[in-house]
Amino acid sequence: MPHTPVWFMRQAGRSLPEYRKVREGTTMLEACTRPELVAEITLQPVRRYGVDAAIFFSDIVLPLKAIGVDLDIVPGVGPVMAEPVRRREQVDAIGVLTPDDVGYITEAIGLLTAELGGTPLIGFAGAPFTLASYLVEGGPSKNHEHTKALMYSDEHVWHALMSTLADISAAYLRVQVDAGASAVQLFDSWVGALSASDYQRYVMPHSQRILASLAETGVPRIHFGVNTGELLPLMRDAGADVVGVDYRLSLSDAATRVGDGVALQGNLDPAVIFSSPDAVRTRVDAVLDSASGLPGHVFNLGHGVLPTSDPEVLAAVVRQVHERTQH
Ligand code: 1CP
Repeated sequence: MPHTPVWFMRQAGRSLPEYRKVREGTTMLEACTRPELVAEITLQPVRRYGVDAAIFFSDIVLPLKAIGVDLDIVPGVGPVMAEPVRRREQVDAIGVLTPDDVGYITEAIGLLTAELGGTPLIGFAGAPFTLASYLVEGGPSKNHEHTKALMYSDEHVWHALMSTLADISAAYLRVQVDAGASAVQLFDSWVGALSASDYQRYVMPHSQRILASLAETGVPRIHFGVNTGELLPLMRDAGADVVGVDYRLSLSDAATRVGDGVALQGNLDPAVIFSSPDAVRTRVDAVLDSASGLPGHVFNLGHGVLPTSDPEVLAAVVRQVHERTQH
């Protein structure tokens, strides 16, 4: 690539007027099952920003819905379960995911790879801890108290749940790669709520199994979470080719923590997009300065695009990254 590649987590979605327009009258979950709509929404930010990758439009709870978990995505809230999952029988009732459960995903990726030309398509899945948090809490959570209570109180049920979720995420990522996705990102958005030792004991083996299952495909594997400064070396050891870094740690400090042999992705604070043009430029430069000398850098935000972000500012960030890193 002639410059540092750049894409944005949540680059599709509410910040784009063209997204709001095509989503009118369609629920989020319905939208995710319509291949033409998924393809259109995935392509919108690529057209608008000239980003160097598309991220498949879907949600981390989609594969759970696809295998019959009773849940909804509530506008302005996020994923909400009909019933929180906290007991052994409930865990045992969660099935496995087969490619037939998500035929519309294969179809949407087929449409996309035809339209994207050379632009890579990133597939994604939720990592077991983050999915477990939605299942056990019953919806979005700040403190993950029920999730941790299950983890600490009943390690057998916990590992059974994590193992079930790992199988689902691994199968879901494999469907995406088989359909043509050229990279994958495992989103463990909320795992930063754990200490390193808890991560190692209760989470890491499961995420590791997902990432290892994809090794033979040869696609780059990105492993991302928020508030993971203390977990980055373990997240690398779990099998990532690229470690995503949130905005709480500079990329150079993150590189010291993860060591050689792995690329970093990140890490502009999504709130910077609301600053003056000069402040945005300075902050983008600071991320690029911090990344100079790394074995690999994918420019991104430190977490998803905030819904009220101005698309013009994101477009300017893409131009700046491309211009400054051209070689
Ligand atoms: O750029 C894109 O195409 C975005 C596609 C995308 C992705 C990668 C969506 C669409 N969701 C996700 C992943 C996702 N979903 C994550 C991991 C990424 C992250 O950390 O931001 C998480 C934690 C979720 C769960 C979720 N789904 C939330 C967060 C709730 C919470 O706990 O704070 C929300 C609001 C949703 C719904 C959702 N997903 C996507 C969209 C566009 C929406 C809003 C839909 C609507 O309300 O109509």
